[in-house]
Amino acid sequence: MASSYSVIKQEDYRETFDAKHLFALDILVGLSETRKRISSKYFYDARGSELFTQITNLDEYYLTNCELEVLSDCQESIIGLVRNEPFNLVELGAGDGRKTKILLEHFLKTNCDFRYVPIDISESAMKDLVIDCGENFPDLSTNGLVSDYFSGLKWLNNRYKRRNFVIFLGSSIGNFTHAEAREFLRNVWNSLHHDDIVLAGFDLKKDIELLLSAYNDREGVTAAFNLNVLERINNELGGEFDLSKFRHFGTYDVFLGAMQSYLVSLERQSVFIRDIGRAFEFWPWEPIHTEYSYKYLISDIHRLAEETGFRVERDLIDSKGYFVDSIWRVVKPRESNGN
Ligand code: AVJ
Repeated sequence: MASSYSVIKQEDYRETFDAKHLFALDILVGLSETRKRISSKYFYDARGSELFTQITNLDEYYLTNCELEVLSDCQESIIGLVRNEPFNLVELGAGDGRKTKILLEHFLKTNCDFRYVPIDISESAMKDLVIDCGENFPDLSTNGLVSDYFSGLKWLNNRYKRRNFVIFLGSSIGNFTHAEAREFLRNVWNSLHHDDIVLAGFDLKKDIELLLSAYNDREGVTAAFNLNVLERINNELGGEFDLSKFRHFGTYDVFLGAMQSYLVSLERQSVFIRDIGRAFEFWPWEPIHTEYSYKYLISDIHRLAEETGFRVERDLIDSKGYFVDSIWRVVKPRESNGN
């Protein structure tokens, strides 16, 4: 008897779900754990993005002002790295674009030959950004990619043989654990060519009081930002969270070197979520972990660069020493140059 077998190509089961099902799945899994958790990537619906923009305008939230200072004061040294040849200015996750505008203005003023390539998975955010760029910078050629970061970078590299200058602003890397950050950066490395340049923002370790007030502002904007994720579950999954029965708690874990945000249940309660079809039980004072915001030493950053295949070119640090935009160059072994 002839025997045979078929190899069934393994599919990532997550890809067969749409965004809403993925959200529901992550909430189900996260709230079923003994240590309940919700990923900080779910903060950013329209309301969440608006609240984050408000956070960046708070006195206590020093990060944005420090990075604005770095980008304004260090334009010469940034431009010196890419001036000599045409390049793509690739931005991973563009946000409200306030910081990028500083770079765009300067690149345009100095007649650099470049095109702006923002990559973001949100089509609506991309639409707004492209329209905004058209209005503010009529001479700029913007080529927005609606995709995940790595597919976007790969697509770009097959299409144009140009140097890439990839920027990842605002300490978004801080939301990753160290293992996730390594994986993320190695994926970026895989999608780039030898000699391409990466500029990444990192929030530096500093006095703990400053960290605590940055993530526990007096006006309660950060609290509203954190609580909004429950509102999002209510709106998108038919959840029945009563936001007044939870409080924001932001604390610094000295062992991890990370700020962490929690939502703490103020009483014993049971919260039904329609689209998950079940209720979740909370003990009084039981936390849901919602965010990591890792803080770095310069030496941590250099190790991370080295471990993932980059050479550090320069660290651009603000005058207070709170924040760094670290500039790295992609180093590929000779035989794989141009891959
Ligand atoms: C957008 C990830 C840089 O971690 O500082 C602000 C988000 N969370 N306040 C950060 C945030 C609470 C922010 N990042």
